[in-house]
Amino acid sequence: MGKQTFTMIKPDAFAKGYTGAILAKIQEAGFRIVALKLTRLTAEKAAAFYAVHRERPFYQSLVEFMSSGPVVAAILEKDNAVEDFRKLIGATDPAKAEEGTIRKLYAESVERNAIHGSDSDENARIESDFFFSALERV
Ligand code: DAT
Ligand code: MG
Repeated sequence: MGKQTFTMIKPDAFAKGYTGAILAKIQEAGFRIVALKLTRLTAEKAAAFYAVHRERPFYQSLVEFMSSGPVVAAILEKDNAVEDFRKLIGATDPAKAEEGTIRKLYAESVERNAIHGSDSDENARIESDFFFSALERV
């Protein structure tokens, strides 16, 4: 299992001021931050990031939401990073997420669900490279 995953605090959670609390929870769970930035996605960049979902009915709305405000992107390091981080964030729909998970605590809906986590080692690498150059990583 890979040692890194990629995450993004989404515009809903950033706008509500949850960035500090979410990063603290991530670090308390044993993840080390190896890259971090506050940035924005253009609609074109959001469309590319979520291209795998382009045929889904929610795609256009998702792209608009993800480009509606700042996001906080990070690369995280831990043994079994991808799987352990998916557990920490909880189910896609916060109504179905377990107690104590980041989405249960901070998300408002299945679309505005506070945080992204990569779903495979390969996607973790692709998504990390999408946001960060080599010099932006420690
Ligand atoms: P996850 O983010 O848990 O990996 P996903 O890859 O299936 O979930 O979907 C990507 C994002 O798309 C998800 O975080 C929020 C949005 N989304 C997924 N299913 C949705 C739905 N039924 N309605 C609206 N937005 C949805
Ligand atoms: Mg996904």
